[in-house]
Amino acid sequence: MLTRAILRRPGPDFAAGLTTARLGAPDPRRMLAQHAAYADALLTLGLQVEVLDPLPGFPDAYFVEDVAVVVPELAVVARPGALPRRGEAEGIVPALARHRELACLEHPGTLDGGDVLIVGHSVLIGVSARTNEEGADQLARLLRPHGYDSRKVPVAAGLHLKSSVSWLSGETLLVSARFADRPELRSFRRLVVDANEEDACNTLMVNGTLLTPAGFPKTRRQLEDLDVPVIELDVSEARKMDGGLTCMSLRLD
Ligand code: CIR
Repeated sequence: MLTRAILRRPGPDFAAGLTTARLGAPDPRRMLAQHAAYADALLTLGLQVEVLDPLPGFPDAYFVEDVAVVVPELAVVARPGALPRRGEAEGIVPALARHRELACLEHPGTLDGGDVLIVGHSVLIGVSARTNEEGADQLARLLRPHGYDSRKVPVAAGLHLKSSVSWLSGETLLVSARFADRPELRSFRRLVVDANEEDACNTLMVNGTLLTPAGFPKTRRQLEDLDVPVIELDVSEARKMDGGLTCMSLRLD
């Protein structure tokens, strides 16, 4: 059961963040409204929501998921793979230290939380343009004493592992076609999204309800077939910055 979410409000400079999306310039007012609706949805699902202030000089800092990996036993402060984002990690320390023992990833490891998918005690760690082998190994070593088994998954497409793979419920993952046959994921049941709806892969399970990005009707129907409540949220502006639903919060049990 998730009890708390840590978010950070997008700052006035958020449009200067990193992006490869060709979806146009994001709209600041819409961004803030969508971020507030996201916070409200988490609140409605029973979480205490802590919204941190923007971090001056770090336009991507509202994608808080990338700066830490949190399990009930500890929080691992990440070492973001993109240089302009590296300083964000330090900025999350005070908020996390109130709730968890902390461990930190170290040079030469790099890791973005968006590459880490935890299902029970199984940890899938994407090795991507942001997360290197050393970062993945460090995280695995920090989690192992607490009973977590990690597996590395090469991420050859998309920004992060969770851009293409999300946990839905039980042993079921939502995946893009490219990840459907990855040997590291074969022990899971895989629901494959339509090729035209790949951005819907970043769907978020919160206390029995699936939050999914608006605008992907085929995926929505697939999710509804699972017989769990589904809420669509408009994250058009975050998508313009290569982000999505999981990226904008750190969720704590
Ligand atoms: C970046 O390129 O780092 C940000 N503009 C987007 C980060 C999205 N985070 C995530 O998927 N966990």
